[in-house]
Amino acid sequence: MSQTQDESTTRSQPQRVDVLVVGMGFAGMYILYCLRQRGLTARAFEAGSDVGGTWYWNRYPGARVDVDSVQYSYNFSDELTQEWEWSEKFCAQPELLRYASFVADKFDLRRDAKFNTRVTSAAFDKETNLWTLETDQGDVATAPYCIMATGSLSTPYKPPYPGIDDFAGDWYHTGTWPHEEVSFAGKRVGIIGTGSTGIQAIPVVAEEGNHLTVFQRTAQYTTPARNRPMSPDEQREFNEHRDEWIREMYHTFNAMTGYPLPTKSIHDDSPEERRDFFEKRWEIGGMPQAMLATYKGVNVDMETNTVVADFVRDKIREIVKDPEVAERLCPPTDMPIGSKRPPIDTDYYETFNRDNVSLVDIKKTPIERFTEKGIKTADAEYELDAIIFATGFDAMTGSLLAIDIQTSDGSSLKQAWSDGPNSFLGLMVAGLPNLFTINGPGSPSVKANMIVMIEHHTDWIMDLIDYLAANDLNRVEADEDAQSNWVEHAREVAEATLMPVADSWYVGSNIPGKKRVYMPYFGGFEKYWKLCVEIAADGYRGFKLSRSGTKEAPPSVAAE
Ligand code: N01
Repeated sequence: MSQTQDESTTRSQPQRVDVLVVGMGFAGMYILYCLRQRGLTARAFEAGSDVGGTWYWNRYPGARVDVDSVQYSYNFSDELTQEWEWSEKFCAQPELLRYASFVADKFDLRRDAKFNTRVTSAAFDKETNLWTLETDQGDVATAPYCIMATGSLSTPYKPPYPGIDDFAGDWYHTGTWPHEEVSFAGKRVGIIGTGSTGIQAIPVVAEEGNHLTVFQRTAQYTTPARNRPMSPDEQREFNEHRDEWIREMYHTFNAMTGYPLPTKSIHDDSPEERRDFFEKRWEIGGMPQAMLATYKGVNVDMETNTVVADFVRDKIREIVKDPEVAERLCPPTDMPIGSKRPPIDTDYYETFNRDNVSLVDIKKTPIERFTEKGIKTADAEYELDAIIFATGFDAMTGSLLAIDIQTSDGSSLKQAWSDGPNSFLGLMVAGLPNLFTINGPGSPSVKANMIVMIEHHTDWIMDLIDYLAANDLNRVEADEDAQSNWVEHAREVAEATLMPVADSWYVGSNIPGKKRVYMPYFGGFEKYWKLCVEIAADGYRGFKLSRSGTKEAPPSVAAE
């Protein structure tokens, strides 16, 4: 059974399905596909007006993927793989959104989703064994299982500068970019933020704007993407060997292939040899691994890290003609390269050689307020016609905590995470039965290829739902001890590295008041994947499985 959008029900008559899904980005779409394959009914809700998630919302100038497009593709359907061709090594947002739409059309996925609808609450009744979702459009839907496919970077963060309402010009957040075209031609534009987003947007906006003022709080390390068109031969070659590539991805740290692991230590090479090696990698460019995976130990050893970071700082000084601007663009020496999410760019540092671009260090002279004319810092007022916030997201936890998630015995996500996010494998939170998270905190998620993560998590959850049905069970919950052990393990793994050193969204420090915890699992995808297999083979060790609730039968799983 599946109901169309028009049949969506009202408060008085909740819609009952087997599985509820929140979000119709790349995760939500794959979940719907899998549920349908199993003959399970589903209802998905999505705040946007269509599919695509990240690529639906982030329409800012310059937005593009920074994992090779061929690897940033679904793997579940050979037919889909054969039918789709990417035009560039790192495709731009419009093409990624077309891909999402193509997939939704091909598998008729929109049929089970309601768009323009934000889920506001999720409540679990332990008696009936049902989750009930409510939305801002008055929908009520129930199911024994609920999967949160809400995205890791989907709650935009805009710093609450005073005076924003006084500003007479237009302002935009990159994460909620308008659908209609925005022209900056002839305008004085200001952009706040130099993370992955700012670094992509700045060179493109600079080409268009009359003058662009970049407000930088912390300089970032970025390395050349060397984006280029994809030839049909290249795509064909990849498709023909896709199975081998996928197998390889499962044996890597970040679920990506084609970037060899380092084999040497910095002490194996002379400074000149290191420089030659770095120069070659800089010329080749590509994913951040091109520079980060040059020498062993870059993530754990500050001496090695500094050698790589110093090369990037030297490059900045070589590229940027004004020495003062170059110094401002050099990341601080106590911030290891790779500890903030490493971006890749097209002509980022070169952009600061343009006459129409200026750089303001807002760590030195902080923004005090917005004014009618623009932005007032500690030492100047900048007159602007438009302001872009590239100030990031309340990552990994923001979109989950935005939903009031609770159970009939008084557990709630807010309470469970009051001292930082706890999750078993990033898949389930103790105290919240039958509720799954895709790429939750504690999964490798954002430290790996997100599409592979989405497929992995979804397949694992589907196997678990099958297992429950096959064993006449209907409830699963993460065990508190197993969860605590996992959280502790994830903390130890991260703390043995340089990763938690920098202030970043990985540790939540970009959000005032958020507890500082390194949220992703940094033990690598291969290790994580193998552990998930082992846990399942061991009858879902660390999860409490039961037959519960008096009124509900388990969902029946049709033959695949
Ligand atoms: O956000 P960010 P993002 N006052 O948090 C600054 C993914 N992504 O949207 O460094 C002044 O990284 C902040 O300064 P600081 C990717 O995973 C992927 O750029 O905190 N400034 C920083 O410069 C990425 O990591 C792709 O000192 C403030 C910037 O705003 C993630 O999304 C492309 C401020 C925010 O950087 C987020 O990237 C783009 C304040 N109060 C993004 N608050 C691709 O796949 C924040 N800032 C290609």
